[in-house]
Amino acid sequence: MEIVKTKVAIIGSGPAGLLLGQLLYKAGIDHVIIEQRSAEYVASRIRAGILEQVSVDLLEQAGVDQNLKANGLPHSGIEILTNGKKQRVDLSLLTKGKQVTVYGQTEVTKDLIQAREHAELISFYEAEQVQVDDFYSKPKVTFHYQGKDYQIECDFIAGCDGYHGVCRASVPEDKIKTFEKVYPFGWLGVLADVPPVADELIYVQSERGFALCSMRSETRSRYYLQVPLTDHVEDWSDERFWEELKRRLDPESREKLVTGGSIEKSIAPLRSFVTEPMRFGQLFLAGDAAHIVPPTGAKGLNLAASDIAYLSSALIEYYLDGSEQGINEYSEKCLQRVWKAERFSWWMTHLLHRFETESEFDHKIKQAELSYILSSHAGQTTLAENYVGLPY
Ligand code: RFL
Ligand code: PHB
Repeated sequence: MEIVKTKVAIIGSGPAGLLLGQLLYKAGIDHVIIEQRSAEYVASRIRAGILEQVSVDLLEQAGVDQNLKANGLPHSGIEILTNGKKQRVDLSLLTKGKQVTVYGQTEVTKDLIQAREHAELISFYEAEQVQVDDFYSKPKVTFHYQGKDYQIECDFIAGCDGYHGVCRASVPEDKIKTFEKVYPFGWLGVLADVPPVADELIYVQSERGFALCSMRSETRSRYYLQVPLTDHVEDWSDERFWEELKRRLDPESREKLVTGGSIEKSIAPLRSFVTEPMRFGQLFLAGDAAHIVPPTGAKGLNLAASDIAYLSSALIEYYLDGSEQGINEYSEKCLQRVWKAERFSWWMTHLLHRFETESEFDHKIKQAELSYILSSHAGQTTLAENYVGLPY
C-alpha cells in the first residue's frame, strides 16, 4: 500500500474539483485530485454553456481565463418566446450593467486541466474503488490506481464527485437530510456545427412543450427540446429533431434556422435536489455532489463555482491565517445561495414547460404569470437579477 500525505484530498475532477485545485495551488496549499474517469472523458462531456459574471471573475482569480476572454461570448439579454411572440429581457439594463458569458463547460474543464498539467500537480485519473473514511477524525481516502493500492492521509476531503459520487453516499444516514423534486420530462440536447439561429438565447414556451436555442460559438449551436422521459435518443433522428424544433419556434426563427448533422445528442432528466448540511466533520460537499438544479435557469455550473469560492477562501483562511471561521460557516453560506438558485430554477422550469398533469386553469394562470413578468419592469428585473446571478 502506497501512503500519500497531503492537506486536501479532492474527489472528482469536474469543474468544482478542478477549480478548487487551481485556487489551492495558487495559494500554495498542498492537495491531490482523485477521479474515477480519464481526463479525456471528463473534458469531453457536453454540459453547461452559460457563466455568471461571478463565475467568470473566479476563473480570472484562478488565472485560467485567457481562452475565456478570447473566445467567450458576452450576452446582455435573452429572448423569451411565448404565444408565438418573442420578447427580449435586457439583462444589462435591468441589473446595472451585469451580463452572462456563453462559454462551454467542456472549455472550462479543458482550460483547468491544462493549467493543472502545466503546474505538474498530482492527479489520479481512472482511480478505482475510491473510498472515503474517518472524516469525523483523521480523514483517509483509499483507491486502486495503476495496479497499486493507495491511501491518502489528509486534513480535509472535498467531495466534488457529482450527484452519483461516493462522498455523499458515505455520510451516515442520521447526519444528512435531502430534499428532492423529480420532473416528469427530460431535455433532448443536440450540438451541431451550424450558426446559431439568433445572437442571443431564445427560451421557448409553446403548446408543444419547452425548447431552448443556445450556442457555444458563432459557428456551433446547442438546441434543446422538452421530451417525455419514456423517449430514447434512438427515437430522435436529426431530421425529426429539427422538424420538432421548427414547430415550437416563431415564423421568423423557423425561417432563419440552419440545420445540419448533430455531433452530440443526449437526453438528460430534470431534477431539483439539495443536501443539508454540506459539511460532515472534515468532509465538505461541493457542486453537484450536494445539489442539483434543472438546467432551465443555467445555474448548475455556477453554483458549483460559488461553493468553491466559499470553500477555497475558507481553506486558505484556515491554512494561512489559522482561522476556522470560514470552514465553520461554509455550509450555511452555501445553502443560502443554493436555495435561492433552486427556487429560481424550479420557477423557470415550472413557468416554461408543459406539464401533462396541469389543468386548463393551471395553464391559464401560468400564461398570465408569464405575461405579467414580461410586461412589468419589476417582473423583468426579478428574472434578470436571478439569471445574471445573485451576489455572493
Ligand atoms: P461533475 O461535473 O458531475 O463532476 C464530478 C466528477 O466526479 C467524478 N466522480 C468520481 N471521482 C472519483 N471517485 C468517485 N467515486 C467518483 N464519482 C464521480 C465524475 O467522474 C466527475 O468527473 O460535478 P461538478 O464538478 O460539481 O460540476 C457540476 C456541473 O457539471 C453541472 O452542475 C452543470 O453541468 C449543470 N448544467 C448547467 N449548469 C450551468 O451553470 N449552466 C448551464 O447552462 C447548464 N446546462 C447542465 C446544463 C447540465 C446538463 N446535464 C447533462 C445534466 C445542461 C445539461 C444538459
Ligand atoms: C446550454 O447552452 O447548454 C444551456 C444554456 C442555457 C440553459 C441551459 C443550458 O438554461
